[in-house]
Amino acid sequence: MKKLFLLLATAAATTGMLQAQNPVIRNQFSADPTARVFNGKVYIYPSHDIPSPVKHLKEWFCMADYHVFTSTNLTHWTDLGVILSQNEIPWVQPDSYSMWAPECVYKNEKYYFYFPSTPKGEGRRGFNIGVATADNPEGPFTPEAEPIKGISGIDPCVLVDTDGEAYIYWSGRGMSVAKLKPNMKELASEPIQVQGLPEGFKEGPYVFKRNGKYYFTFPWVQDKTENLAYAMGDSPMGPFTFKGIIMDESPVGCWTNHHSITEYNGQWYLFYHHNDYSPNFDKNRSVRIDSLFFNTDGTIKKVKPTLRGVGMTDAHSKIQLDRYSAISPYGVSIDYLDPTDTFQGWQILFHRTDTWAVYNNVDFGTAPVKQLKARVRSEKGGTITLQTIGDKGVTIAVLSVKPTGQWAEISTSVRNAPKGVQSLKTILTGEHPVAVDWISFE
Ligand code: FUB
Repeated sequence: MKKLFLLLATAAATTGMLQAQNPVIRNQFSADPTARVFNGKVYIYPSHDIPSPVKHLKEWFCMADYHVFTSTNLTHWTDLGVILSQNEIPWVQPDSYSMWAPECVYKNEKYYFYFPSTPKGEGRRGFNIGVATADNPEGPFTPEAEPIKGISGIDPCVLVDTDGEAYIYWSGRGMSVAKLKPNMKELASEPIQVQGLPEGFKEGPYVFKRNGKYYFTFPWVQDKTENLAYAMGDSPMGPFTFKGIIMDESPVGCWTNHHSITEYNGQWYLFYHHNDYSPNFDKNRSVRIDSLFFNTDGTIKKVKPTLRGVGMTDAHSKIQLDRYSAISPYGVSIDYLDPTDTFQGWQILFHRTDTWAVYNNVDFGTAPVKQLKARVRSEKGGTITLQTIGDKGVTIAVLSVKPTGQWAEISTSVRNAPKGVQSLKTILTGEHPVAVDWISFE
C-alpha cells in the first residue's frame, strides 16, 4: 500500500498535474496571480511564496523564482515549472528573495514577462521592474540585462490596448502609468500618477478593457486589510471614476489581496489569493478563482470568496466535500487532515444528525455509476446519505461507516445513478459524527 502511494505521489509530481477547487494551486504557496488566456489555454503567473531560508525575511515576503501554471478547464492545473529565478537575472540582487507580483502579456509574436525585484547594490531596499521575453507562454524567458528605466516600484500590469498601444501600470508612492514603446521594454512617456482613486494605501493595479471602458482595479486598505476595489474610465491613462468594491477584506485575515480579472470561454473570473495553507502566517498565500459578473451598466458585481471555486468536477474523481458550495448553518466543520502538513488538504466533519453539505457542478456523464467510494472516519460508527438536489432529487447511496476511529476507504452500491451535471447533497443520517476526506463514483 505504502509502495503504491509512493508511486502515485511520484507520478503526480512528475506530471505536475494538480486537481483542485479553491485554492487551485496545491503543490506550493502562490500569490498575486496574473491570469492570461494564450492559445485557448489559461495561464497563471503567480508569485511563489516560500518559508524564508534567511533570517531577516522570516516574518516577511520571501520569493526566489516564478512558476507558471496552465489549465483548459480551471480545475486541473499543470505546474510547468520554474520560468525565471533570482540568480539568473543580471540586474537582480541574487539573494534578495524579492521576486514579487509578476505580469505576462503577448505582443508582436512574443511573450513579455514583467517582474519587480531588488537591484544589485541596494541591499534589502528598493524595487525596479524588469522584463524577460519568450516565444512561448511557458518560456524559457530571457531577462533583459537592465530593469526598465524610469520605473521605481512594484506590481507591474501591462495593458495591450485594442489599437496595439501598450501601457504599463505599477505601484509604489501611489499608482503610476506610462506608455510603453513598441519594443515593450522602454517607456514612451513620462510616468504620471493615476487620477480618480480614493485615499488610502493602494497597490497591485490590474487594468482591463471591456466594451470600450477601461477598468482600473486595485487592492485598497479602506479599513484594516486589503479589499479589491475598482474605478472606470474612457482612456487607458485615466482619469478614472471610483466605482466601489469587488471583494471585501479577507474573512480569514490575510492582509494582502492581489488579483487579476480574465474572460475565458465567455465567463469572467477573478483570480486572487488568501492564506489557505498557512492560517498563522499570511505571507504564505494561495491562489483562488471565483466567477465574476457585470451589471448591465458595466459595473462589477461584488464577488464572495468561495471554497468551491469554479469549474466542473468529474464524478469519477475525488470530490472534496470540504470545498462545498453550501453548508448547513450549524453542526458541520472543516479542518485540516493533518495540521502539521496543511498541503494534505482538508476534511469535512458532520457532527449532528441531519446536517449537510452541498457540492455543485458534479458531472456524472451518461454511463450510470455503480459504486460510491469514500475515505471516511468515525469513532462510534455513522451513516451518510448522498442525494441529488432539485426537482428530481433522489437518494444516490447510503454509506455506513464502521466505528474504528481510523481513516478507511470504503464503498457501497449506488441505488439510483444520476446522469449529467448534478448538485450533490451529503447528509449525516446516522446518530454519530462522521468525517469525510473525499467521495468518488465508479
Ligand atoms: O507579494 C508581495 C506583495 O504583496 C505584492 O507585490 C503586493 O501586491 C502584495 O500582494
